[in-house]
Amino acid sequence: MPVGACIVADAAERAGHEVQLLDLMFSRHPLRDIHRIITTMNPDVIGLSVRNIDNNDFQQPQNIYENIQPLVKTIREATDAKIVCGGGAFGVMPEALLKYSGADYAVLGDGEIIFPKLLESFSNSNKPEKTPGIAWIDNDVFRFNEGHSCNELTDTSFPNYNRWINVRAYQRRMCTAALQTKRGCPFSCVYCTYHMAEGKGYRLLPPTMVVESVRKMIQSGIRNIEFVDSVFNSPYDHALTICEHLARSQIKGRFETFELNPAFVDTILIKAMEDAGFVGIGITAESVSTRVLKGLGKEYTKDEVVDAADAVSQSRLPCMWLFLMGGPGETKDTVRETFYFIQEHVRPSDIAFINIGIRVYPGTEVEKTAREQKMLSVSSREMLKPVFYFSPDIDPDWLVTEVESFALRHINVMGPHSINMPFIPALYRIGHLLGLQPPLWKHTRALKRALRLVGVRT
Ligand code: B12
Repeated sequence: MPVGACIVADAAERAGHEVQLLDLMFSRHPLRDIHRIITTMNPDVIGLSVRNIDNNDFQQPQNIYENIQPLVKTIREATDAKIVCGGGAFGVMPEALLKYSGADYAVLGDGEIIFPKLLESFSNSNKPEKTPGIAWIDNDVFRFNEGHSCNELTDTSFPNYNRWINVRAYQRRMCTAALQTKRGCPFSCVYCTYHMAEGKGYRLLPPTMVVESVRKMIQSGIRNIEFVDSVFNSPYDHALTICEHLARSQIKGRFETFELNPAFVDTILIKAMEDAGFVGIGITAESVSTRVLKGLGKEYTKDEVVDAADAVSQSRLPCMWLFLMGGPGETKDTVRETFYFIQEHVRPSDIAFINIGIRVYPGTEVEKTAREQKMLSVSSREMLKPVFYFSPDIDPDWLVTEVESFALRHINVMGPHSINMPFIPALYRIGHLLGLQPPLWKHTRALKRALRLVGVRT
């Protein structure tokens, strides 16, 4: 569910504006729908929420950003309204996307604070460029007003989903609704852009407020909630307290998060998560090789990943392990070391998902490494079209073959090709009709067996 767009729509309405949200997720004719809403509403400002630049998939890349140009063209043909963009994609590559899209402004950071201020500047004919947090292109030069700094999160981090989108349509596809318990990420993983979007310092939502948001979501008919913090279990005490509050509140939610750092996973937290109502977790270990972990800028060791696996094994919580292969330091031996960990430490009932190749974003450490190693020659502006980093000590084709054959040999392992299968959306709908509850991935083994029976190699 488009959490960012809903939060921003809420904020604009609270600030006194008349707001409509057109959710294109299920639209069959997006351009026609855009044209229709512009002619009926005649808006002064149009916001575009763009979440993904691409799908981060080395083997089957999709340039999702290419969808923006036809949208902007359709808008420009129908109206003179200002076009303001925001969302995860713009947080990562604002300059390239502003130039590519031809939009007027981009909001970088907390949209619920910055966007209403920008609207106010439009209303009062003030210079929009004076609004902190706004980026724009001036004579082909990227400009950014850096002044926005926000120290705290408020309960506005919980959007009124039912006000803006067709929640039932998402639920029919077994979607969870997103909720943040904090913003900011202090870690320094070499490939990551999270701190560009959210800042490095933590901004924590008080646990009582998290529980209140959850309660309101459940009252509005949303039970499957996913915590979408950059890392849910850091700071550890914050996560633990939230779980304890949720357990004490007797709220009957079904919670998930994919953003667990193995360094802060122990039996106490896992037990607290079970008691709180978690029904699925994801641990982003990325690797277990000390050499690769160091290359990725991780601050934990192989032993800590093994300890996390032991803690998970003592619970009944379904767990998906996420790995990223091909990064700095990766060799054939380190790949085998991670395979060995999966065989020995990931419970057969749990899932391991292995991604291949590191999507390089401008401004990251891995961009520097790739340039130093002469693997990257395009300018940072040309990196909308995905470029991937591979350790010079590994052959990408070898890695792809190894991961695919490992996934074929292990029923609980998925490679990147698994999530791109064209019938996956249909599986979600069938799952819903059968009365299954998210997460669907916990049924991966059964699904893989069924697919193999009908001849799909997976
Ligand atoms: C949690 C998360 C996930 C979860 C999502 C779970 C869920 N139920 O939603 C999981 C793990 C499943 C996931 C999957 C993927 N993700 Co992800 N994910 C994130 C993460 C950490 C947080 C996203 C989030 O919900 N934030 C909370 C909301 C409130 O923030 P927001 O959407 O950014 O909105 C704010 C602002 O952007 C702004 N805003 C938003 N819209 C608008 C509109 C206007 C008009 C304005 C003015 C402002 C504005 O205001 C909002 C409120 O402050 C971000 C990184 C990050 N820290 O942002 C990556 C991120 C969004 N993901 C990314 C990617 C690539 C993916 C995948 C493609 C990865 C993959 N290989 O499968 C998939 C795609 C999934 C999909 N269907 O879209 C990229 C997107 C950029 C890119 N490279 O394309 C990001 C930025 C991470 C990165 N690589 O840098 N992801």
